[in-house]
Amino acid sequence: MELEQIKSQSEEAESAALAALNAAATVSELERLKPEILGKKCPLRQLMKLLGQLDAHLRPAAGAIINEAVSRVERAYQDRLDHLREAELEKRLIEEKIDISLPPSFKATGTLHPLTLTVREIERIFVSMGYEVATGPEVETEYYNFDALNIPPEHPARDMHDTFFLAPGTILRTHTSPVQIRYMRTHKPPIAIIAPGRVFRVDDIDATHSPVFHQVEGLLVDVDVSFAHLKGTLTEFLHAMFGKDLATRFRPSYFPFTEPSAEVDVQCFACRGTNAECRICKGTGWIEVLGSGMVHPKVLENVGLNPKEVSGFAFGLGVERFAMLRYGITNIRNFYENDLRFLRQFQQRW
Ligand code: FA5
Repeated sequence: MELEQIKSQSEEAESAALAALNAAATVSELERLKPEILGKKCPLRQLMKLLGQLDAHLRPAAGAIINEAVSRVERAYQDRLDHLREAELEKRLIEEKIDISLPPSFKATGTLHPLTLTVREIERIFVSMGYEVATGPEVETEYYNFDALNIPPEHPARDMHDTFFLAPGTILRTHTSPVQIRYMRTHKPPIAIIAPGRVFRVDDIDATHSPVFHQVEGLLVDVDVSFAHLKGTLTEFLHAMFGKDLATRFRPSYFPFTEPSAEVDVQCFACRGTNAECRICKGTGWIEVLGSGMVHPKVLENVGLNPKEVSGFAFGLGVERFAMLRYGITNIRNFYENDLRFLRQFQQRW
């Protein structure tokens, strides 16, 4: 056996191994090849067995030839492995790429109801004037809803509040005025509150009336409160709410729990008094939006206050009427029908 023979067999086995590993197209194919081209029994290493047939002095050189060939195949194997791994990673990154420019799957987010928006605007204006927000129950006693407000059982004013009775003495409140009583019984003057909430009346539904609607009550009690305070506060509020170009007017009225009393009208937003047939104002040119007056001395006495020491004013406004004026809505039914085409016009979310 000659050294030349070993050398050529080694070159042959090496190029066969290199060809095989270069032909492997994937990492797993290459790894499957490994025992065949670099394992203990691979053709290259098998050549070591031939060393015994060489002269002893040629053996180290022959061993070195084979070992160097093995090292080259090992390096080539490692390079190919790195290359294939990188290529596969690249391919995966491209295939699994997330297109963040796609629109997200649709989730419906609600918007605030126009009545909520209106109550919040009313609250914002009064809170800016130093008022606090109070609440009371929707299921009320006849005492708080009527008697304590100076409306005794036989009083004709009870007829104007045709009422839903739940049990003897228990009703759905017909206005937010009982919150005045509840608040004055538990707080000492000075008092400045508004009380928003839902109220109920056996009223026939039409363009401006609903059997369930919302009011915001207002109450201010202190020393030396006069009608001028009432008029100034409500005028300021109405200007903040509607701007100064819709006219307002105070009209003498009657409520058993205020004396003197006034109802406040705002100029009709739809016709501004120019259409005798207008459905909104019924041709009057005005829309009634709230009742008000100086707190009746009897009401103050009913809650243990001395009318000679303190006085106050109160008002109660219809939220639906305010919202109709604010947004130019001509039918109160729109608020309760849950028609998304209507509700989507109010995009505010907070
Ligand atoms: C009252 O309810 C009194 N409690 C208001 C008040 C409070 C006066 C404090 C004095 C002092 P009235 O019944 O007028 O008053 O109702 C007040 C407002 O609620 C009306 O101006 C109107 O805007 C609204 N309103 C009344 N009935 C309905 C209804 N069926 N649907 C929608 N809004 C209504």
